This record gives sequence, structure tokens and C-alpha cells, in this order.
Amino acid sequence: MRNLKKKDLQIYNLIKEERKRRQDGLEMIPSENHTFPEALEPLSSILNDKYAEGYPGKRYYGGNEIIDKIEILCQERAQKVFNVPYVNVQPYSGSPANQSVYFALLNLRDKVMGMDLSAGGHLTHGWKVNFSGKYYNSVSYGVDKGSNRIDYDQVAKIAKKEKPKMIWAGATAYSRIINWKKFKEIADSVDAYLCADIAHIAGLVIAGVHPSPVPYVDVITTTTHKTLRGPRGGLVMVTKKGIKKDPKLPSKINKAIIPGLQGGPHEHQIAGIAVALKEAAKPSFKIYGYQVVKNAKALAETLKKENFSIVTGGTDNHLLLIDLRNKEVTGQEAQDLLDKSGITVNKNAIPFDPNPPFNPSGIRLGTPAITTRGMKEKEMHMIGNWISQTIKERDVRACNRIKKEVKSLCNKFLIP
Ligand code: DSN
Repeated sequence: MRNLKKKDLQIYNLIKEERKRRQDGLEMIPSENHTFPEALEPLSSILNDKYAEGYPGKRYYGGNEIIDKIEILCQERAQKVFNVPYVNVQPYSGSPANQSVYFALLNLRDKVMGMDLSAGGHLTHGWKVNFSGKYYNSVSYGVDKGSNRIDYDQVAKIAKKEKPKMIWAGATAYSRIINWKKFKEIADSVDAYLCADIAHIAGLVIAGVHPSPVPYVDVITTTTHKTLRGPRGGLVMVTKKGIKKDPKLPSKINKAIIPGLQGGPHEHQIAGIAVALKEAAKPSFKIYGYQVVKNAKALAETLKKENFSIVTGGTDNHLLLIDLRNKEVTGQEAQDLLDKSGITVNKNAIPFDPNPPFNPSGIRLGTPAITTRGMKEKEMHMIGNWISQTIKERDVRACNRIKKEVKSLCNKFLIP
């Protein structure tokens, strides 16, 4: 960043400060990661400067012969790692990717069904103040009150009653395997499109530690910067099953993205995603995905020993949702305390939360970023104990002491 340092010292210094914050602390928000450094480099390249509305071979602007090669490479790599026949790599991020699916598959006010935000779903799966709940007729399913797991019988019942045209499977705060097959049976029973939003688990799907939705769903969306470790971005994929159901689905998605929703694709971002997909195809990425899950399970075990209540009793993936009510601390208070100890988490609603979303009863923890740094079960045990001590002692002196210990661990595990 030589030029930046010379021309804008303020921004340069703030980036340096943020880098130091990330190096000295533990990033445990499950949707965050440390991106492959080689995948960040195209973001600051001249690819940023090019307009390329359209698709490879059919652009509205000249000078795109090299850009076409980059976008095709990204498409091919995504098709290969996810094993799908069609992918659109242009969505700016996850929400536009999901929005394009609504534009492609539904008419305004059509009925869509998704997991309730308060049960762990995403805003774009039909939440009332989001476009998906405002302009579409949305109905939701939740989790079972006893187990806090998706109740597939309840999903089937709601689908039968409501007859949605499209169903979302996928979540942002759900720590268990999603049963794609059951969702397929439900969608088939009401002749609905089935869409999987795998933003959180894309890297785990590639690594083979979460079952792939490919054989069961019509459309798949994902972000590229969570467990996948790429730059920010989004992908929309159509499966063989989806093409069989509606051969026009790929062209409907293409049209929904441009001219429907977006303008010029961010080709510097697409190049970075291509680099990340190349990394994700390597055997080392499988080892990474496997360790992410092993670490989440190890962290859950340590926290359980410290009498933390883990929603669903544990985890099958990269995240844990903790119900803090027995600790007599709110999600906001826990997040603030842990910030002081150098451990970054996010406050999160728990299923059937009696408290409001801005001051919920839980926190969400994830292992993707700390696993990228090379941490393993031994470190998870240390981190679990620091989380416990922070919440138990809840004073500035304890947080300062823990922050020093966190920093000393972090010094041994450099961020990329
Ligand atoms: N913001 C993401 C998350 O934290 O899960 C979802 O889009």
C-alpha cells in the first residue's frame, strides 16, 4: 500500500489498525473469515476499472476480451467445485444473489416460504421488513420448541397448507446438518421450487463435511467470503434437477441479474473469487473444512463443561448458538465483555427468544477464521475457558488479563 501511505495516511493508518486488531484478537463471528491473501490481490488491480455489462461473448461495452476469459474461468471453477451445470458469478453479494432468484422464479406477491429470522433464517428468506417479505407473500417455518431443530413434519404441514411457489432451505444461525432430501420431498409434494442458500456452509459443502444440496434442489445461492474464504461476492447456481424442471432457469437468472437488478459486474471481485475457488478445489481445503467442524465441536464440549447452554445441544457445522439466560447476562453484554477480552462474537437471537432482536438472549460463535490461522482443539479448549472466565468475572481487570493471554496465543497464529 505504498501509494496509499503517501497520499492518504489517515485511511492507511486505519487499515493498519484494523489489521492489528484482527491479528491481536480472535474473530469468532461465524460468517467471517480471513480471506486467502492471493484472492484479495485482484481486488486492488486494474480490473476494478472495467465496465462489462452483459455476459462473456455478449457485452454492451468493447474491450472485454480479457475480462471474458476471467469470468469464464470463475464460472468453470465454480461449476467444478460445486458440481453444477450453470453458475452466475456476478451477484455483488448474498442478498442480491437471493433477490435475483425471486426475480427469476416468482411474480410480485407470489408465495415464498423460508426459515424465520428469529429461528435462524436470513432476512432475504421472507422477513417482513425485507424486500422478500414486503413484495412477496412470505410464510415461515421455525424450529421445534423442545429440540430447537428444524421440525420437518411442521415444514411439510405449513407447505401443504400454504402451497408456496418457492421454498428456501438454509440458515444463518443453525448449527445442525440440513436435510436436503426431506426438503426435496416437501417441495415436490406441493410442486414448489426448492432453493438452497448455502452462504454459511459453502466451504463445508466443498470440503465434503456437510452434505451437498446439489442432487435435491433446483437453485443454490451462496456468498463467497464466509467458509469459502474468498472476497465478498455471491453466486447463483442451477442444478441438473433445476434445469430439468425448467430449462429456462439459467437464462431467467441471467436476465434477473442484468438487466433486472445490477449494472456492471465487479470483475476484480470475480477474479478474486476465481482465485479462492482454485484454492478451495485443493485437498488442503478439505482438511481445513474438516478442522473447522472439529474445532466447533471441541469448543462446544469445553463450553458445555463450563455450564453454557448450547442451542440444540451442540453442533454439526462451523457455528454454535449459545443461550445465555442461565448466565444472567444478555447477548449485548456478553458481546461487549468479550470484545474487551479480544474475542469478537455477535449477539444473536435464540429460538423463541423472550428478548428483542437488538438485545437478544444469545451469542453466535464460529470457528472458520480461527481455523484459517491454524488453531486446533487444544486452542479451542483455551478459548472456551477464556469465554467462560470473561462472562463469569465480568470486570475490566479480568478482561484486560484475558486480552493479554488472547494476544499471546494470537502471536503464535498469524493471520494470513
Ligand atoms: N450477515 C450474515 C451473517 O452474519 O450470517 C448473513 O448474511
